[in-house]
Amino acid sequence: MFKIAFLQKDFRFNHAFSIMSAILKNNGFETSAFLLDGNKNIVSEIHDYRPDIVAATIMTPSHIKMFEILRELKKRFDKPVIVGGAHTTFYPDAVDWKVVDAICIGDGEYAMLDYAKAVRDAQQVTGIQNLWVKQDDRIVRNSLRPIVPLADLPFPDFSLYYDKYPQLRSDGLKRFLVAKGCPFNCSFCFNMLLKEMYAQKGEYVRFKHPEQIIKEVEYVRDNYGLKWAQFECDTINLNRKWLKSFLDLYTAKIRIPFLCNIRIDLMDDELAQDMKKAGCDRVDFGLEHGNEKLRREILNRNMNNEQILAGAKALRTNKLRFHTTNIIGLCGETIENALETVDLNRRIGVEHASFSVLQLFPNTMIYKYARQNGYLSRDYTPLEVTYCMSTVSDLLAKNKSDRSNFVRRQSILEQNNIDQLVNLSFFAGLLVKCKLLTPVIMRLIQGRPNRIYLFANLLPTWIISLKYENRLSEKMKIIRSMTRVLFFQPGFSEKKAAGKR
Ligand code: B12
Ligand code: SF4
Repeated sequence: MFKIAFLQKDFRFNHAFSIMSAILKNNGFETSAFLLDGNKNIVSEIHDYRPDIVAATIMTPSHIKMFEILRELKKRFDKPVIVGGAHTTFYPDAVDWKVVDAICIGDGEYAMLDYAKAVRDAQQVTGIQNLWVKQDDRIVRNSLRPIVPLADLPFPDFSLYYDKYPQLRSDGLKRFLVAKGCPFNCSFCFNMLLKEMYAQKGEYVRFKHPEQIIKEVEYVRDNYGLKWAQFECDTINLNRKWLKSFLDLYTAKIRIPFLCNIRIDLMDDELAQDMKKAGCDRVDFGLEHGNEKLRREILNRNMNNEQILAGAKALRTNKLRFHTTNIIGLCGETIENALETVDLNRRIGVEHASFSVLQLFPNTMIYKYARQNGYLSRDYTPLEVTYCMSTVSDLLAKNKSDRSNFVRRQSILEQNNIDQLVNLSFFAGLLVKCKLLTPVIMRLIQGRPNRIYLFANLLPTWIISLKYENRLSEKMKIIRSMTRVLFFQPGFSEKKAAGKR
């Protein structure tokens, strides 16, 4: 059978590949997923699978590592390589065409099918919509096809991950895609660019039918086990009517605890009550910044502190746990401003607040703002802006180059206090939980990152994971990670976060 190897970085269920796999299998192809995190033999494993096509999904922060793997693969065997995801969609010119034969811009479900069919049947691959294809020395750039409504997509192939990876199967938390697209325009997000790209191409913000999601949940519950359902989309409470009908159905048929992302300014007591009744255990939302002016003017998020406090009160009243995501390192931000974010998180009674350093990805609105207002004295390439905080497995990787993302956690912003702001991002989550630490942390952030920074940064996440993880083996893993960071983490303490500034 004609075989497709799906390659991804993160050790988790990937919605894009689960849908593509279903479409490909329905058309007579065989598929298998290969996950990079924690797998040193990935190149050999893909090679042994003997795929006819390698299809990879890539995000900008991990593109260097992913292209490295693809380069290795190309050296071993010369099969067509197609790459898609946020990186190729937003930075098609930053692709290494020596190792790639085609890239996907935007949605890829049916572009992947057309490509696989064309390769299998030895047909022309150059005219496929959504693909840019290498032909001799030139790149053929095709237009975008219309948006496919989520209701028209097939049932995802859950077996792609849960039959192959026991660790994903035994995890009580399983992920379900409920919607795509977002109507807001936050300055740091790629959503706005995608929306522009898809103008006149169909309904950009689209939800699945509630019945469709219920069927998926039932299938996964009955075949693989389910303790928590994670409903993935940018904002589940965008369309109140849709959410009500989904919650009613979920309450009647499933009622397994679930987690989801919300916009806090669209939350109220009635909705929180309905969500709790349906089994909602926790919601996550972007608080992003505690200073209203910076939140509105720099991040382009139009909500005030009162709305955040009111939304959080509705969550607390209904005993819904909540986590927030926050950003430090904004243009013009002072340490006092950053502490306002810590303070607002404390006031709303968050269970866990995570803090990232603002990454100025080229082409985003915030990048343009920074460039025009003297915060960046030159233009940057996507390759230079890959200093994001990575996953825990990156931070704890034995291999030095795999850890490099974290060691270089920094900002390209040209601003006097940027080092202190970046340093504060390591401690902010802990500070939300323990105000008494403020004087110590204010002194620590004047120094250089060391293993204490890393430990303090991960501690709140570890505590939550230990609290909610039932598997003894996973608990032991967390404890081993804690010990390793505190006592053995190599290659971190001596370095100043290496900079290009
Ligand atoms: C879930 C998610 C994650 C998950 C898992 C990601 C994954 N690969 O599944 C986790 C938590 C790991 C994650 C981490 C991060 N994420 Co994220 N994430 C998302 C999110 C919310 C949804 C992705 C999703 O599942 N969509 C649904 C599926 C069906 O669609 P899709 O992934 O877009 O895929 C479609 C196309 O891209 C294309 N396609 C994708 N892959 C392929 C492959 C082939 C071969 C083909 C042909 C087509 C194709 O076809 C798919 C179907 O139409 C998006 C935002 C969004 N709304 O898209 C951000 C997003 C992708 N993440 C983003 C960022 C910045 C991050 C982090 C840096 C955050 C951080 N500070 O830590 C890290 C980076 C980690 C890394 N590996 O490099 C940015 C990407 C920016 C960029 N230029 O890469 C996005 C776009 C958010 C944003 N709006 O700015 N993320
Ligand atoms: S609400 Fe979330 S997904 Fe929507 S634009 Fe803002 S950051 Fe992006």
